[in-house]
Amino acid sequence: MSLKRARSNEDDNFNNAKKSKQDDANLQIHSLNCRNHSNFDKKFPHFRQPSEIGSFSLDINRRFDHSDNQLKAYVKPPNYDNVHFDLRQGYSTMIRKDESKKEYINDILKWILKNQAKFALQSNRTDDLEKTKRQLYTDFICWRGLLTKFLCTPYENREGWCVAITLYNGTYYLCEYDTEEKKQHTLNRTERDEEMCCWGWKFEQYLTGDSPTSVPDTDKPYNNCEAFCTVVRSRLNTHSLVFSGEVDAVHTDTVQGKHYVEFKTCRDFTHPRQYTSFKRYKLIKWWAQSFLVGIPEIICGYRDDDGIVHRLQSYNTQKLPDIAKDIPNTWRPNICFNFLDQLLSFIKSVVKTDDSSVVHLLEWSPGKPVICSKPLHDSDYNFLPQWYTDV
Ligand code: 0WD
Ligand code: CA
Repeated sequence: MSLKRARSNEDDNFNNAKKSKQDDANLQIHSLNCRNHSNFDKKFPHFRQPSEIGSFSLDINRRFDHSDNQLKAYVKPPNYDNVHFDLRQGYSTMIRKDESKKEYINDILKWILKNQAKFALQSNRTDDLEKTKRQLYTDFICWRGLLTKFLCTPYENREGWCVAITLYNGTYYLCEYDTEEKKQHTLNRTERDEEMCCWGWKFEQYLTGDSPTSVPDTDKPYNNCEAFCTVVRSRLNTHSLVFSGEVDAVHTDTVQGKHYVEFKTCRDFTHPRQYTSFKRYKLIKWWAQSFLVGIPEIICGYRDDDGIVHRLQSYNTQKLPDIAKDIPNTWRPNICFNFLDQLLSFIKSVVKTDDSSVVHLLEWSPGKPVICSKPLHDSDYNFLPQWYTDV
């Protein structure tokens, strides 16, 4: 984007943060302000209902499997107020994903290569087929988890993010990298932190089976390697998006019909203050994550400090903003989505070089604007693999 345009438009929220003495366009760092919520306080933008265009699984070795093998069925407990799940059971035999192996967006790319026909433009043009074969006619490709972070940014005051962007064949590929703070935080985790991180996966085991009427087998070792991921297509104003997210289970519900569900665990409240902070910090994340892929139901297991879940509660994703409405300065969905819309426009305005070996780093930390680096050529942040770009 030219400086002239940014300055001529009052409504435009893009600034030029730094400008080199030489006025070299390549050295400019662009920024997007996210503190002033009035920039995003417009009506909820058009967000097309996400539709599933495919899915895949990751097996126990985290290998890509083009099937729904890992999709689990929700086994509904008869009484939500009377459950007893010990989340600490089986921790010593848990099979852990190798966290040192970065996965980038490789599994999404593998899925794309196997589903190129789903991206073909509906047109009767037969010319130039070779040229357009590799076009996805999609603006953005990423993990759902990244969009969740983007949506929550206007209200986040603890964790920043760092994202590498590559524009390739007209599509912006986004890949998240750990921030320095995140790396430090991971290094400083205590043994108890490590164990508590795994409670969510044990919880999933208590509620799932091969069919809705199976008895969950909670004696077998659990793991955080296997996963079922849905791939959805959506559109936010002018931005077309294809993204993938992990789905915990499918609920075959006699009343509401078949739908995906998301499992969460949460420490039970012992003080009203905790309920307020749950509404402010947790519900926004739960809402953003499930809303993005159209998951209508979230099942929360309330636990104590010893990892015992005593009760379950089902939440309707769409209603979470209402539950959080009564706290002072609450979060609002329109702010989140207008921010995301402007952030995606910002990316399009600064990332112009269409080249698989070029990345721009988009970084944000709380209280600061989003900044986008100059283009980096063949840097450590390159993430589009040759097996993807060479075909
Ligand atoms: O390496 C990492 N730090 C990340 C890995 C960050 C984000 C995602 N991932 C991987 C996941 O392992 C999974 O294969 O990407 C895929 C899921 O992508 P997503 O759906 O976009 O991720 P997100 O919405 O952040 O998380 C969904 C679920 C989590 O559920 P909860 O209820 O905790 O939000 O994906 C799982 C987890 O069950 N998950 C992970 N599983 C293993 N290792 C991890 C992880 N590091 N992060 C999320
Ligand atoms: Ca979950």
